[in-house]
Amino acid sequence: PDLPLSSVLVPRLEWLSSIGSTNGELVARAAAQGWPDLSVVATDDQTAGRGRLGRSWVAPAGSALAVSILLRPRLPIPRLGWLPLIAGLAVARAADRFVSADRVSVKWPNDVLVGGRKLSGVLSELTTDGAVVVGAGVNTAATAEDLPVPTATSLAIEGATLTGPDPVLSAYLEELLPLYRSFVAAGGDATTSGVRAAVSERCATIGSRIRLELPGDIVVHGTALGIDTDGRLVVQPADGSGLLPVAAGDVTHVRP
Ligand code: BT5
Repeated sequence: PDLPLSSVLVPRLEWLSSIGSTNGELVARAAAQGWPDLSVVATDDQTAGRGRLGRSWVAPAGSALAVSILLRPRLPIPRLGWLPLIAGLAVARAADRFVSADRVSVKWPNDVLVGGRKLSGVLSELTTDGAVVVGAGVNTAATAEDLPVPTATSLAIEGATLTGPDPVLSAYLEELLPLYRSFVAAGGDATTSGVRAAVSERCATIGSRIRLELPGDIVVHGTALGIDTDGRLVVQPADGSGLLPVAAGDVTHVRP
């Protein structure tokens, strides 16, 4: 489709009618063709979407937006942990424009929820030339039958009237770019850039009792206290052991 809103926002934007994975495509092309910071690849027909930890993101053609953005922030590697969190916040803020904002929240590290159900997920990957590709899947026009799991939702299910992918894509980029720029301008300092406060305020995980599943099938129960300078979730385990900074894992919010 025409993407007049989105095209003016970034130096390079490629809309693909169909692709296996926008992340995969951008990882391959960015390194091979030297694409600049803030290049975007997007589609609404992603046939082999990747999730985290080897899982998949599944959405029938036309039901979801898949958007990947190439970032070359020239920051110390540990600080890059903030990039998917920034992307998740940008998706949440974009979703605010389409559904009632008080229903939109973020679950660390990468889920955007509406009314507690998953609207979006984010996956960040490194390229061979040291850039970061941050991909977001957002369920847009999906009906309940389109969605692979009953815990998912879409903008349409939540009552949004959508005219196509361009307004959703441009809303996401409009929210992402200022967050990213202030984070980079602050040298990757999430605190002074205001990114940490903005993400924390939006993150339903912080202050919650959680069940945390770490890679390797390790389960920890505890309370999420906050997010550290590298974007890690800081957890106070319920067994009284020391604070645990968590870089990767799956969180379930537990009702007290
Ligand atoms: C994610 O992984 O949520 C990251 C998804 C990232 C997708 C984007 S699309 C653009 C870019 N290109 C790619 O190839 N990927 C990125 P994770 O936290 O591991 O969650 C995966 C789990 O979410 C699955 O195991 C399902 O349970 C669930 N899921 C899959 N498809 C979904 C959907 N359309 N809506 C909601 N939940 C879904």
